[in-house]
Amino acid sequence: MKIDAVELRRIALPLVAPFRTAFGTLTDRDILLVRVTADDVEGWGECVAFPDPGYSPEYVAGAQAVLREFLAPRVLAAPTVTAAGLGNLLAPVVGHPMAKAALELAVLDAELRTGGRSLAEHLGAVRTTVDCGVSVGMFPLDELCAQVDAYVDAGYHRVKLKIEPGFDVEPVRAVRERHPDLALQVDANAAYTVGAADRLAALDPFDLLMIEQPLAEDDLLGHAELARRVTTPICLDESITSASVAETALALGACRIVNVKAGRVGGYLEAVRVHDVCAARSVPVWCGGMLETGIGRAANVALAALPGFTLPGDTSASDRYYARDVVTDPFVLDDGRLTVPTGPGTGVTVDPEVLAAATISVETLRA
Ligand code: NPQ
Ligand code: MG
Repeated sequence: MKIDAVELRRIALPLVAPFRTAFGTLTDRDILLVRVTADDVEGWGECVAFPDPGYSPEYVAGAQAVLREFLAPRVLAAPTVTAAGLGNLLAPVVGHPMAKAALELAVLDAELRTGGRSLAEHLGAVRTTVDCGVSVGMFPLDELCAQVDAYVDAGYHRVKLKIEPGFDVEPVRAVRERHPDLALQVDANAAYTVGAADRLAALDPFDLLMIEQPLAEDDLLGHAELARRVTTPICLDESITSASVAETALALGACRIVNVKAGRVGGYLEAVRVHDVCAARSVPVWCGGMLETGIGRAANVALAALPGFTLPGDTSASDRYYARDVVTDPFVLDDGRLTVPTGPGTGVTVDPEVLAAATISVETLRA
């Protein structure tokens, strides 16, 4: 496929409710969409970076800059581009996995639309629907409990609470008392040190599915030590930056569960390789979320349909985040599950009117 143009489009979508984490509160999602055109097809990708480099080194304007200056030019200069060959084509640019993943998804989408194949089928999906969880931001306890109640009523099969030092045992106890049988887990987004092992062990009696990313991204040995001092399984998110790192983390005993996010590992093809590393060792994985629109959500749901994704993901319904998604058919929860798209590529169609209304800027790059 010869790529004729790469379009970088910034959109702003209001969130239905503020999402508060240790890194701050998001009220609107500032999103970079990538559209490639080749012959008579187009392909769409979505960059998961947040506006500030507080959660990850990448941020929206930085991702846009590296796409404009370094990634898109390599793709536009190539006589022919395949999604499978993109990793090598972009390897001279070090890092920037979220920017690369967005471009890869656009190329994959275009390629698969040409061939009439779905992304799910291409990645190796074995399910037609996926089991969904929901991630709840940090709120005062009464508000947090009300939100959890509403998500349980809506049918979510698993709830994830965000924790940090000073906000951990109390919210977990409050939610567990109201929902004794709920599949419940927590995500610390690297907010603890291994010195807090006793505090984290105090979560053990609440029968959590896992503690996600308690320690710093680069502290694999700390996670291995912590794993020996708590009984709740440790899951890694931020630490797992590639399939190779996943192998290392598992070899060290740093985690028993892996959160897979395509943006964090440079694309959906590497995400499949993370899945494969884990599946080979019977380590369960689940699909993370970054408050995606229907474009990234569709790809996540396709990924979550692979055999090793045996735990509910942060693949929530579109209406958990957006009143009006940019795709014509938003993802709707059905008995706690989302349907895996079967149409060509990601299988979703961008709504031109919603897109136009949300657009802040567009730049088109050509060879
Ligand atoms: C995670 N995702 O698993 C994240 C990260 C995340 C769905 O919990 C503002 C700043 C909002 C940082 C939302 C979910 C954020 C943020 C989510 C990080 O770690
Ligand atoms: Mg996480």
